[in-house]
Amino acid sequence: MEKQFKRHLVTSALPYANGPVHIGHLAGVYVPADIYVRYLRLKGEDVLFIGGSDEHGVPITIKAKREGCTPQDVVDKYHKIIKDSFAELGISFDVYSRTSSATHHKTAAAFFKKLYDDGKFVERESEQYFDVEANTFLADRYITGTCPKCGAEGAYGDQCEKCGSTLSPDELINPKSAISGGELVKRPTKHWYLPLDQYEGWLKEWILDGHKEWKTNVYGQCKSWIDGGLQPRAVSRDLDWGVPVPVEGAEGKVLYVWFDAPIGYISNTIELLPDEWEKWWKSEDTKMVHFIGKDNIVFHCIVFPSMLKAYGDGFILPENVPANEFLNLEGDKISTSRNWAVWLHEYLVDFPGKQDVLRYVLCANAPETKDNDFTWKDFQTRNNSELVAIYGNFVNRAIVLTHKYFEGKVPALGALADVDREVLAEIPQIKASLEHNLSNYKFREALKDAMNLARLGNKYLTETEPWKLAKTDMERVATILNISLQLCANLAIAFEPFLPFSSAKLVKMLNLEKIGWAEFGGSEILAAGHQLNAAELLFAKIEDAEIQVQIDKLNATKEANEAKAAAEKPANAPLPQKEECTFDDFMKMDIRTATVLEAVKVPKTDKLLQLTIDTGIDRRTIVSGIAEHYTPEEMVGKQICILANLAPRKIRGIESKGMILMAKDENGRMRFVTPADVVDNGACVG
Ligand code: B3M
Ligand code: ZN
Repeated sequence: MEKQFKRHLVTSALPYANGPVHIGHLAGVYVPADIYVRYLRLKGEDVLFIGGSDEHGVPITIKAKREGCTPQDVVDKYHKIIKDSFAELGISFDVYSRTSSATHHKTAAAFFKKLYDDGKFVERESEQYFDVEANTFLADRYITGTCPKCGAEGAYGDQCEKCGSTLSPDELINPKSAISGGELVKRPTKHWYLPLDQYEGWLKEWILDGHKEWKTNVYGQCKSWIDGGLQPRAVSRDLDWGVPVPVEGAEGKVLYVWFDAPIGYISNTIELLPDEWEKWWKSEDTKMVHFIGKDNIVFHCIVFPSMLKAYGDGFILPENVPANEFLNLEGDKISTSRNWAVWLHEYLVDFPGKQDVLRYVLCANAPETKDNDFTWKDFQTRNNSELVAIYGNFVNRAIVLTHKYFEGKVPALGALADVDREVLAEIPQIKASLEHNLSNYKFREALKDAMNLARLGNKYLTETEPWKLAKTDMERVATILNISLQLCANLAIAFEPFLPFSSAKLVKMLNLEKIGWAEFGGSEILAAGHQLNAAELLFAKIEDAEIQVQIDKLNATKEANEAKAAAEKPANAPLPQKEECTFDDFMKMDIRTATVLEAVKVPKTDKLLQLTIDTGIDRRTIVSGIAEHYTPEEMVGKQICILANLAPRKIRGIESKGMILMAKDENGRMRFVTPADVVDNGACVG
């Protein structure tokens, strides 16, 4: 028997306030979380939906430095953009606050202090990089150098953005300070660590034995972390932006952002319900669910629960953490630094009134079990052939026909035919499936269920053809339209969690007071004689031109990125590796040593030298474009390597048989390749 809960505490990851929110965040976290809470509310459950901005952490301080403003300026700007755009998309937080708030600082500091006083941390001194010039310890992000994995310049101390490798500052080649560009020294510094190793046994029991129902991607990540052995984690940093560590001797230290951010869920609950928050956080009757993206799993399943466990005092743990995978955009990873994203605040300007279209497409394509792709073409197709052609079309036909034949009044139900009974019987079945899928975080499937209800309506109208019957059998038309309108009312409920704006519109058209989950499944939601309002289109077609604007925008971004990459690339940057070749391919090439016997400039050219060479098997002529790099005198007597079996070519009337192997130096000058010691001419290279 599943445990029954009295209330639901739903959290969604606190987005970093160092940039706006994009479709990847929405599909992974906020749209599913909002669907879930709307469903629970419709069922009349007691729900709190907690959101907020994560305003600490190093990237925010870097952004501030780059833009010449304070970290507070950065978070003020993005907190507002994020908060407003969430509201406009209908993400129905009960509270959306921020971790720079006084309440949060107080709550997070007190949380730390209690763990500190209870002896839950271990103190450790370690050697950290220190920037002498800037007189500060450097967070991993502030250290840059050459990536040891791919050789890219400008890799960060925690990650190389080029190849995606996770790094530690010690692995970087030539680490430098990103603040001053200066050299680094190591200095000892003291930090507090949460000894996760001490929680390993408990975590095993709680997650690996106790939560086998968690999504496989979540359970799998937890298992590999736990099986890999947990290490103590530092919960403080040397930084001047964040919640100051509230103990003596901790000047210049703040709480690590991943320590304070999840406490933000608690702070924001306190801000909303200062007198009642404990009921939500400290009662076994509360079901807590964290909606997050896959990169946050370890923090929400291992670190934060260990913090809560260490704190004790009745704090509950999450019942589930339905983390999603990532959404890509047009086949490419979404990236803030490359501006490869669809930004919510821009979408809302470009597609006014089309919040539900985005919600629909992101839910239909949600990366629930694997990474998924968003494309503008798919966005258009889903709008035009699903929302418009199925859901919108059915509702429109039902309401327009009712106005046409019955002056907009719900006609009375007459005798039922088999087809009517079948349709009515299917509604509760769809409801059951929807409930099952929503309760199990299968939002894509749930959305399909809702759409199936609209499909059912369309099929019913197409089969019964009331517009034809209107000439002969008005009583039958009345029955069909009554049932169709009941279907519309059911649709308004079924779709509310997913498409709240359209449901509100439909509720208004149907002239209903309000709707609840309890009514869903019924065939008498609308009484005979009930007056409808005028029909409005629920959805409008999206034209190719509108989509093209978005595709052009992305293409422009791509071009700008390529131009930028080309401009940043030094002239002597190594070319990427060529396509793979086989051993046989290689063996086809006759590369051998040879000596230059004579060299003359080819008349009337700047670039060409005509060389006579001894290949060990013959004397031959090779014309080579090296006159700008070597004088004829420099070449004579030199041992070189040639590709001997290159098909002969005529260059300026001279037959050239073979090619000299050359390499470019850092100044772009060509240098011939020569054996380390003089060998016989004709020795094969390979
Ligand atoms: N700000 C990371 C992220 O946005 C982080 C989440 C905090 S949740 C407590 O991916
Ligand atoms: Zn790399």
